[in-house]
Amino acid sequence: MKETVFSGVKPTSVPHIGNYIGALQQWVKLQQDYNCYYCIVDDHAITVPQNPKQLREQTHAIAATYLAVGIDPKKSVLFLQSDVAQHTELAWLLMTITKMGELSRMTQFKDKSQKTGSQSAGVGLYAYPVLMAADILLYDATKVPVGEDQMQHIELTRLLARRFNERFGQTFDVPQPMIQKVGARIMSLKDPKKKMSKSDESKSGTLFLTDSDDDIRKKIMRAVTDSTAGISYDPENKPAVSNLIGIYHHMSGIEIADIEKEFSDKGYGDFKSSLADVVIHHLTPIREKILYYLNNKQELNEILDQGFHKAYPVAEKKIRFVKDQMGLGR
Ligand code: ATP
Ligand code: LTN
Repeated sequence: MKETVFSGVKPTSVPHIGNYIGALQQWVKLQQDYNCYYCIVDDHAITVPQNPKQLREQTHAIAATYLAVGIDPKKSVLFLQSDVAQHTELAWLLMTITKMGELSRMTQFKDKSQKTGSQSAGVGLYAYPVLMAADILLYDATKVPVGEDQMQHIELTRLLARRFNERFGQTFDVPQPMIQKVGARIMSLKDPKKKMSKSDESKSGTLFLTDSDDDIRKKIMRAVTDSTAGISYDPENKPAVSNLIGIYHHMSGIEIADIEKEFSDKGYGDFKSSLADVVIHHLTPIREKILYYLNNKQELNEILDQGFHKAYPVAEKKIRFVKDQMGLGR
């Protein structure tokens, strides 16, 4: 019996190279050995305000990206979260065993509520990690491939699974995160202290998978570097260049030590120009496939339909069991 993997991306914009390296690239490899559920988590996207028309476009963009990077709908279940209402139903059930203090500690909530202040932040944004726990536990997933920023949410999922099992009897498997060593956290090209993010207001620090070759080259050539010269991997002291080396490694498959050797006597200009070549070479076919699917929405929607038909019965069976364990129903 294969173990189950679950992961998701929010349709808050077109995905960027951080999503690709930190998450999607890993997902593709996992399809061989695991039973994989890859979800477009639109219920999560609405925890911050979204324009309805844009949200639907972004949902298609994420679905197109999943397919373009190599997620195979014959091997994996590729589906839309809001199609399967059991996600939000289980989130409610889990909320009844979640403590306010546990959610107040979440750093993503602290970051995202900074703009408005916590008193004005939405309850959905606050409760969001419980919905994420529901996503994972609904399919008995044991492995969750994510970037490092999601570690705290996975810890909460583990805690809730254990707490539920203690109160109501064995119901959930306790999942484990899968985080890779390099690239788990790709930083902004403009500020190596900030993670690259879809919702960053400055678009010049984020390499989107649909950026043109020209944009990619411009953004890389203008990326900030460190105050000391030299191309070496040292995230502590040279965060900007180390971030670029990490991207180079994931785009080319070349080991970090070999990249350092190749550029040991070269300057930032040469290195960045070569990095732009490598990124463009890797991303061009992906961008073309994304655009193909965006121009063939019917094909895209049929694939999401097939995913729904595979995910729904699993989710429905699990939620019945969970409700039964809690004494809900007649
Ligand atoms: P938003 O800016 O809307 O919060 P995001 O860019 O952080 O979005 P998500 O949809 O939250 O992207 O994340 C999708 C996946 O990509 C998650 O597994 C997350 O851990 C990973 N990820 C996001 N940003 C990075 C990054 N900068 N480096 C590595 N992985 C990342
Ligand atoms: N919270 C995640 C996205 C997400 C997810 C999930 C990831 C929602 N549900 C379940 C893994 C498993 C994020 O912000 N990146």
